[in-house]
Parts: sequence; structure tokens; C-alpha cells
Amino acid sequence: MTDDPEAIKTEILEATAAATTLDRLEAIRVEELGKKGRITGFMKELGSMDPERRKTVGLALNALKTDVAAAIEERKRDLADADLDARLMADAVDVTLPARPEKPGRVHPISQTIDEVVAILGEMGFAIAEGPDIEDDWYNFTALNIPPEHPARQEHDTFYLPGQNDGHRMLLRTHTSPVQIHTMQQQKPPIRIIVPGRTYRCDYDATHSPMFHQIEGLAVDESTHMGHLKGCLIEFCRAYFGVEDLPVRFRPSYFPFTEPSAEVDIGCIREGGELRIGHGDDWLEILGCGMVNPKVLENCGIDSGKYQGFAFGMGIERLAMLKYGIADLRTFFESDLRWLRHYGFSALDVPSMVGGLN
Ligand code: 2U9
Repeated sequence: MTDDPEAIKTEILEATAAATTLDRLEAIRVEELGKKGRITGFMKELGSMDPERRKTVGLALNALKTDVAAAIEERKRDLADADLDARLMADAVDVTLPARPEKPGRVHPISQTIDEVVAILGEMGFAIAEGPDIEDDWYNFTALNIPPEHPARQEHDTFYLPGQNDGHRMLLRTHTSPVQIHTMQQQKPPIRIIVPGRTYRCDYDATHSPMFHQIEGLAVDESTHMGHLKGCLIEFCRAYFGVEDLPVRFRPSYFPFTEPSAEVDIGCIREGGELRIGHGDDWLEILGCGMVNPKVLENCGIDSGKYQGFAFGMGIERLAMLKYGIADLRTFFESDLRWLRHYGFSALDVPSMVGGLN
């Protein structure tokens, strides 16, 4: 063993200071302090020394060991800090850079139209009600006074699901009307609800989609009458199309669930293949309505001697096509982003009652 621990210390500290990687530092630690390391070797020699020398050399070796271990630890921390600094510099984010331009998403015309219709009818006092897309034939047909032989009930008009529930066939609702049936079973009049949602019918061409959207409305109270129905829908048509003096007419019709029933037309003009709403003396059908058939009220446990109701229904796609000049129904569901960029709406344009309520 060398007699000069100071010289050994200087040598090791110089090597430690010169180490530029954590691997090199670990190698020095193993060479000097490891089980087979140099300082450990010197320690083993202490046993063969006389007591006086063992004491002096032992003290010196312990001091050497402590100093070397501390120096290696300190260098290790410095190297780790330097490594972190280097990585932080490399990863640095320049917060002064301008943001990358991002194309904002667009609101689909179906969503926009639903929002607009809800804004107008909501202002009149209708609350939104919702229900499941899968119903049984009692809620979708029977309760609504739609007879068993009605064509809408046939396999090729309605999507039936396999299996039955309590003897009732399950199906995809063909209108949102089952929601009104549930509501009338659960709530006492007065009732004033609108029901937006998806509906399904076996049909597919330029004007029909197997999945489409409706909004239906229902008002039930002791003195609800046809005047309320007319006032509400005339006001709705004028607010939705933004034409204050829009001509609106009620043309007698037939639905099993309303009596009397009517279809609602608005004034328009057709010139050179173009349709203009609000002017001229032609008519355009826009929605259906009527006074709720007393049988339907009774089916839901509402006393038809005491209560009367009005109801209406409209197709969202048709409303959107007419207002926004969309020619083909199928384009609504093609998920074409160029189409959406053209016909879509800014999410910041929150619909209000476009034309306002009178
Ligand atoms: C209950 C009672 C009555 C809802 C109504 C219509 C008339 C109607 C069509 C418009 C276009 C459906 O999307 S469309 O094909 N709807 O003409 N809907 S009255 O009457 C109800 C609903 C629920 C309990």
C-alpha cells in the first residue's frame, strides 16, 4: 500500500472531476470503493499491521473513503443537473411563437335547426322531453290510436327488432310520439312539451332517409283549444323563417292520433325552378298538427271530459333544407367535411328566435 493517502485522494478527486458521464463516475466508484476496489483492498491490509500503525493508517483510510464517496456523490449530482438542464434546453417551448392555425369545427345543420326550433318553442313555454329510440308497438302505435291494419305497422315500413317484451313487439320508433305517451302517463296536466329526436322508417330515396329527425309538440290543459294551436304554429312559422307577415294556412287532414287534424302550409313562390318563402300565392307544406284525439288521452289515463290537448309534428331535415337551400336529403348523412364547411354553422352563433316572437 502507498504511504501517501493524500496523493491517492488527489488522484481520485482529479479523475472524479474529469468524469463527464454517470457511467464513468460509477466505474471510478467501483474501482476505488467497490468490494474489489483499491481503498477496500487497503482496508483489508490493516489486519496485518501492528496496532500503532493500524490506528494511524486506519484513520487516514476512513477519511479518504469518506472524502472520495462525498466527491463522487457531489459530481454525480452535478452531472445529473447538467443532464436535466441540457434536456430542458432541448425541449424548450417558445411561448412567443404564434399559435398554429386550427380549422374550427362546424355545427351540423340538423343540430342548428333543432337548436333554432327549440329556442322559439322554448320561449313560448314548452319544455324539452326525451325518450328511447327503441320502443314497443303499444307506445309507438296502439296508444296513439293507430289501428293494427295501418300500413305504417307493416314489416316493410317499420324496423322491428327480434323478440318481444311482455307480448309487445320491439321496434325503432317511427316518430317521437311515444315520448308524449310516457309523459302523459307520468305527469298530470298542464303539460307543455317539445320532443326533438331521431326517428326511423324503412324508406330510402332523395326525399326519405331510414333515420331522420323530428320535433313534435304537445300541450294539454283544461281549456286548450284550436285557437291556441293556430296561434302557436303561426307564430312558430313566422319566427323560424324570419318573415313577420308570412302567410300561414291550415288545411284539413287526417291522423289517427289527432281529431280534427290539419296540415300547415306557408306562402311561397316558385319561379325559374327557385323557391322563395314568404311571398307569392303558392303554398308549401311545412308540418302536421291537430287536437289530440280523446282516445289517446284516455289511453294515457287522462280524463278527456276534463282535458283537451293540441299536438304537432315536423321533420327537421325538411325545415333545414327549406331554410338553408340544401337540395338533397342524403347529403345530411354523408359526413362530407367539405359539405359541412359549406352548410355548417359557427358554434359561437347561438340560435335565438331568429325573426323574434310577436
Ligand atoms: C300524441 C298525440 C298527438 C303529433 C303529430 C303530425 C301531426 C305530423 C309529421 C310531420 C312530418 C311527421 O316528420 S313527419 O313525417 N307529423 O304531421 N304529428 S300531429 O301528434 C301527436 C303526437 C303525440 C300523444
